[in-house]
Amino acid sequence: MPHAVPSRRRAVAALLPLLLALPLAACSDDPEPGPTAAPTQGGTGPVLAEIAGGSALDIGFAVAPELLDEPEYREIVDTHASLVVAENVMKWETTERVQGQWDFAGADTLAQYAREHGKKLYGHTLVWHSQLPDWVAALDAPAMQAAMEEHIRTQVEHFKGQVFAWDVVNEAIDDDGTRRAGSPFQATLGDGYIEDAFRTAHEADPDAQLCYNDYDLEAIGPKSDAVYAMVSDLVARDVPIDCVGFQGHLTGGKLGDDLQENLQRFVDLGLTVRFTEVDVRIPTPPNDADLAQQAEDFGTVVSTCLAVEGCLGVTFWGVTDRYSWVPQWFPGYGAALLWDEDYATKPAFDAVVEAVGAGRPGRG
Ligand code: 9MR
Repeated sequence: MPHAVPSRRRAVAALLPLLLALPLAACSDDPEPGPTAAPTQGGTGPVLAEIAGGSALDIGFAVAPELLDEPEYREIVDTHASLVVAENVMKWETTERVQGQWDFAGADTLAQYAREHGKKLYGHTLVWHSQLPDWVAALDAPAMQAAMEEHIRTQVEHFKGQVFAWDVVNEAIDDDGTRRAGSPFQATLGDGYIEDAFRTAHEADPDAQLCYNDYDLEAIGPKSDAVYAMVSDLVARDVPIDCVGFQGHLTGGKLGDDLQENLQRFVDLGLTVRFTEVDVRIPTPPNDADLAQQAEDFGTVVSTCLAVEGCLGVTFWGVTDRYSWVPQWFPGYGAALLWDEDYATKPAFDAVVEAVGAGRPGRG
């Protein structure tokens, strides 16, 4: 049976910014958050969205709308998510495969699901070099700028009042910290396309939070330094940017010890941060040691986010190992999510429950 979403969760979501400024005890009469105090799924286990609510931490899942018809998948999203994001159906190749012809069918299905189930809806993504139809790269500069602005305007206006935050620009920086030369937007429009994209999105929906989103930002190094420099410049010039998404596509056992410091420096710019696409790939078939390492890494991501006041959520890039993108892209690796291929919880799920249950340091 789908799990009804308590109205308290919706209220908590609406009050997120306020709640962050208050001590936990002041905003709830509920028992201490923690695995044992949480409502249960089918009477047997903790519910992530519930135990995260007291910490004003969004628990998100990337969702493929057609999989919501699969009962086990559906039950997990119904039960554990306070936020959903489209894994693919809001990308340019889906929504505007042919210039000026719009297809929001899949995205509208997800938006309706979010509305009817009291989940926040996160928008992914407006401007990205990948999953981009070929016609865009073929345009000259004035036509590409007009097409990009029109794409942003149409999509943001379509979901106005539903999508509370957008990944406006995705993966604009290469691994070495240079601008991604292989992006048609970079190649044809130059650096300025990024601020143009943010300004256009802001005009289309002044209430939406606007984020820059990228992978391999976890450690302080050439790539995260370049993103830090870029967003610092945007902030300094009053470009409407609100947040940075740390995708968090991790390999087990590789997290360094500077994650919190790194998140904090972005928050110190006046931005919020969140983990937007977390998975932890391990060799397949997984052994117990790798599963334990993976659990530790998931726990670290969640507890580090909770340790940073401006870190507002953790989104997992999928529900079950059955459908993860990882094995196709990293042969020999996979098993990267919280539920295995048969929808059994993994040690990583228990680690996330424990980290979420511990709450924000100093607020218990
Ligand atoms: O999970 C997505 C997968 O189904 C797609 O085939 C792939 C195509 O690039 O995109 C995956 O999601 C990506 C996300 O949109 C942006 N960050 C990296 C993600 C994993 O590739």
